Order: sequence, then structure tokens, then C-alpha cells
Amino acid sequence: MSQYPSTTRSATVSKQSTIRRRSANRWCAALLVVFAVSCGGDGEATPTRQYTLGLTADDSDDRYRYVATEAVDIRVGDEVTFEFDNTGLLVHDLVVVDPDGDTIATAPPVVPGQSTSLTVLFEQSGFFRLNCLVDDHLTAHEMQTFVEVTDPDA
Ligand SMILES: [Cu+2]
Repeated sequence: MSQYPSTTRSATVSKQSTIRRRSANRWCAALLVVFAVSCGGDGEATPTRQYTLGLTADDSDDRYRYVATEAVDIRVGDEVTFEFDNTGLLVHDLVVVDPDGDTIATAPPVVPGQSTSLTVLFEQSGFFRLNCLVDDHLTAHEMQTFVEVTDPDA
């Protein structure tokens, strides 16, 4: 008989400690979520958006060029896969040059009617250049398209 109160108290204590432990687990889970979100937002190398952008080539007159098949709105942190479809009459390649003049991506020459894709992570704002380095396409035919990358945090 004298054991009942003791057992009851022990059961109550045990239940409270379970509740406290569950609540602590919930806090840990919440902190992990916050940590993961803040890591994703701050990491420079983690793309904020990933999408494809269609490009075609136009060499129908003396000034060759790339033509985007849709509106271009590239922002810092975007990882863009250029789907380059050579709709021209000549071979063209695709070289991406950053605002400092450094080449950051190169797609090999593509024959007319063929296509290739080139994925680029844009880590800074400014004017990037899409150049074709086949023969004299850049020097004599200005095959260069400027792409402005904007910084949404600026
Ligand atoms: Cu070209």
C-alpha cells in the first residue's frame, strides 16, 4: 500500500522528463533548419536559381551574333545553362568572359544544325561577354553579345 504514492510520483516525473526531452528535440530540429537555411543563403558557391537559357546564332549578315530565345534576367548567384542551338550557316563556339576579362566557360565549336549546352555560375555583377572565337568571327564580325548580371542585394 505504501508503494502506490511513490510509484505514481515516479510515473509523473518520468512523463514530465519525456515531455521536456521531446521539446528539446523540437528545438534542435528548429535550430538545424535555421542553420541549413542561413548556410544556403550565405554560401557564395551555392546557386540561388538554376535555369536554362536558349541561344541561337545569327550569321545571316556581316555582323554575326548570338540571339537569346527568351528574356534575359541574370542575377548574381544564378547558375545558367545556355542551350546553344547553332541556327547559323557557319561553325560557332561559345566563350563566356567575366567583367575582369577572364574566361570562365567555353563550349567547343558547334556545326550548323547542332547544339550544345554550357553551364555557368554567375558570382559577380557586371557585363559578361559571350564571344565566338572561331576564325575571325569576333575580330571581323563582332560576334560578341553583352549580358548584364545584376546584384539583387546592391
Ligand atoms: Cu562564330
